[in-house]
Amino acid sequence: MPVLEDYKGQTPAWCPGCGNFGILKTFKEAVLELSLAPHQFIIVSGIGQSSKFPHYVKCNAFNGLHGRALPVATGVRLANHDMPVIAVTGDGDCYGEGGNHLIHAMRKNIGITLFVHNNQIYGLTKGQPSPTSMEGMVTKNHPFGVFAEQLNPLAFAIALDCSFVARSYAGDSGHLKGLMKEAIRHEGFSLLDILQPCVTFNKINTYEWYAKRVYHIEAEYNPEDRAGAFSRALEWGDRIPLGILYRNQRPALEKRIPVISDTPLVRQPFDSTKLETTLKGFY
Ligand SMILES: Cc1ncc(C[n+]2csc(CCOP(=O)(O)OP(=O)(O)O)c2C)c(N)n1
Ligand code: SF4
Repeated sequence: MPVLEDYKGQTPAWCPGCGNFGILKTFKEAVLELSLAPHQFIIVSGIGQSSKFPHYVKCNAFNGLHGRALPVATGVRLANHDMPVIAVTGDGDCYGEGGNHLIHAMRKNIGITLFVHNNQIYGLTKGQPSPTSMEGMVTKNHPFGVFAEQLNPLAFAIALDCSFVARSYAGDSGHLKGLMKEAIRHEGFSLLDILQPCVTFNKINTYEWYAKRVYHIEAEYNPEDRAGAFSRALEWGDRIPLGILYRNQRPALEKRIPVISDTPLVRQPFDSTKLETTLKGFY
């Protein structure tokens, strides 16, 4: 049985007060409660403050290029779908740089758990706006305010029929832990957007700002109702819903590929003569 200390990685280099600390601590508690020892799951990330996450957890890890966590996670999952594959990214990394990969991962419903640390800013590169920055937000390189419309990641995911769409908040550890566990347990692609205050570069969406607005979705809410989920996803302003907004039971990609559906690729015997015959077909 693992203990919390087993997941201890390097010492984080984040600013004091950063929302990432709450996410990191909660994540370790979640995997402990799921009885996932460090060798039993993998974290894949790209580049950013949030993408340093796998450095700070002792586990299998792959730290790749900016925006490219999902293609790597897809390869890992197709090779071994017995292992939970957790992609950790920032809003810039995933909704901006890697947006195209997100579309296709959700569409194919590959069994990846995606945690987006959504601080509505580019933290690592010192405060440029990201796709989720609010319109009008003034930054050093946008002195007249952000002109682009703010991306709504949850409505976008529901439009693509993503099989698990949820939001939580770094300042609400109990809620976050429950959703992290649900997202990891979900069979298909799961998106958990985590509101994460960046105390250094985002002076608008602060802990105080979120505390006045976030609320838990009622227990009687039906996440299977896609039209209802859309209207909840559009709530952003005075009230911001937290919880599972949308969920469906579409089978995961790896369960639909006959050659791997029963036995993960890593556990299949390797026959080099078959490889030679296959390659000859391309000569
Ligand atoms: C191809 C490429 N473009 C740009 C960069 C520079 N870059 C590094 S991190 C980053 C932004 C990260 O922001 P976000 O994903 O929101 O993560 P945060 O740091 O806020 O957690 C950028 C633009 C890069 N490393 N590679
Ligand atoms: S810059 Fe922002 S996101 Fe990065 S560590 Fe500091 S507070 Fe956190």
